[in-house]
Parts: sequence; structure tokens; C-alpha cells
Amino acid sequence: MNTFKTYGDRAKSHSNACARSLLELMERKQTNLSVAVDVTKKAELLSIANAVGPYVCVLKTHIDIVDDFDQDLVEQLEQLAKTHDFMIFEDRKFADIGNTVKHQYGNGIYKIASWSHITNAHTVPGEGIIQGLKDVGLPLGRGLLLLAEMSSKGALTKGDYTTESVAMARRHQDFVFGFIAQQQMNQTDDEDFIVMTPGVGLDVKGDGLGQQYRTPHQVIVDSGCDVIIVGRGVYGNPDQVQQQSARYRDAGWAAYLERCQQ
Ligand code: 5FU
Repeated sequence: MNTFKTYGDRAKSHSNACARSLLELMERKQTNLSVAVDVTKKAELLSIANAVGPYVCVLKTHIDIVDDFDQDLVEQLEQLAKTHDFMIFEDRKFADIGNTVKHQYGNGIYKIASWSHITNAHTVPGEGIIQGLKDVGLPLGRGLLLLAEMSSKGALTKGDYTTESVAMARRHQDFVFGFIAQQQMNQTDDEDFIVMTPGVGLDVKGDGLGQQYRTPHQVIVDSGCDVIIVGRGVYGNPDQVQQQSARYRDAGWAAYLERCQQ
């Protein structure tokens, strides 16, 4: 479903504000690339964010792996997001009861809700996790992705778990606008969940720790996903960050154009 629609067309009719912003951005900037910047030093994170900024629609962070995290880091990330026109996605993978995730999202050192446009959650605790996050994030215009499927070998996110996760999303479409998944999840023409897909690489098939890679073509054309998330394939070689960003941006966009023509 929806495979024939452009990101721009989808933006016009989407009911979720965060999804609209993302789809408009992708159309405007002609990129469906998200780069996962999994480095542990503030200066390196900012330097890579600045280098990949022109090529991405979304910059994905794991803010809790940064050794020298401080408030200035998120302020600089927000500034880079404005300068380069990208959204920030803190890949926090919340997984607790609603009352706890409210605090984990809004409080503590990181105050994720105050700077991250997008975050995500496991559905294992049941629907209360969505409501808890929504209480904090919706008034700030934030959006949530549910982890419907993971990319790693042996992941338990399959079958009824995935089906139930999609059903939960359907009941919270003001806040939940899509999934981390390996394939498109829409069941009717009216549905338009955005699928962001990690486990994308052009050169290797895995990492020895369970990660499994597919190509942008497999992800976008064959599986109907919307955004490719690439980490080490882009920042793995520090001398080639811009070159690899351009390579993945081009591969992702070519795959999208091919899908639009189907
Ligand atoms: F939800 C998921 C998942 O199923 N697989 C993932 O790999 C998230 N990820 C994240 O995407 C993971 O935490 C990394 O931040 C990123 C993939 O990085 P890579 O270097 O491209 O393997």
C-alpha cells in the first residue's frame, strides 16, 4: 500500500504532524537517508553530524553512549539540525511502564523530549508505554516509532508480537507515526505508517554481533520501507564520511524513485 505515492503527496494527506514534517523534509531535501552516529565523544559526534548533515533527513543518536555528554552537546545538535535541515531521532528504545518512561523521556540528565523530534519504544510492556510517552511528547510536537521488528539475528520481534505492535500504533496515530521495522506495515490504502529501517549496508552482510545488513534497494524497493538507517557504513572510515553519506543518499533516493515508478 502507498508504494506509488511520493513522499510529498503523503505529506499533504498525513494526519500526524511529525510525519508531515519528516515527509516534507525528505521531499524538499531529496533524501531518505538517516545516519546513526554511534560514537562516544562529543566532539566526534558533532563533527560527524556536521559532515553528514547535508545528506540526511534524520540524524539518529544514542545519547547515553557519549562519555562527555553535556547540555551544550544537545544545543549544538539542535543548531546543526536547523543549519542543515534535518530532524533528530534519539534511539532510546524505551521499554518500561508508562509512569517510568514519562520520567525517562522528560527528566534525568538527558531530557530527551526537550530536543529529540523522534524517539522510539518497545511494545513489550503493553500500551501504557505509549500513553506515558505521549503525555510528555505530544504537547511538544514530538513523534514516536514503535519497534515492530529488529534487524538483528534471532530477534523475538516477529509474528503476533509484530501484529500487536501495529495494532497499538493504530490506536495512537496522533503520536505514533510509524515503526522501526524491516518491511512496510500498512494494511489498508488509508494507512500510512512511516517505516524506518536499520540494518542497511552496501559492503558487508553483518558485524559478528548479530547485526544483519540489507542493501537500500532491498529495503526500499523490495520491502517498501521509507527511510534507510546507516551507521558504520557511513562513519566507519573517518576519511570517507562525506563520500559514504553521498553514496548512501544516492542509493536510497534511486531506490525510492524506482519504487515510485512501480
Ligand atoms: F531497532 C534497531 C534495530 O533493529 N537494529 C539496529 O541496528 C536499531 N538499530 C540501530 O541502528 C543500532 O542501535 C545502531 O544505532 C544502528 C545501526 O548501526 P550500524 O552501524 O549500521 O549497524
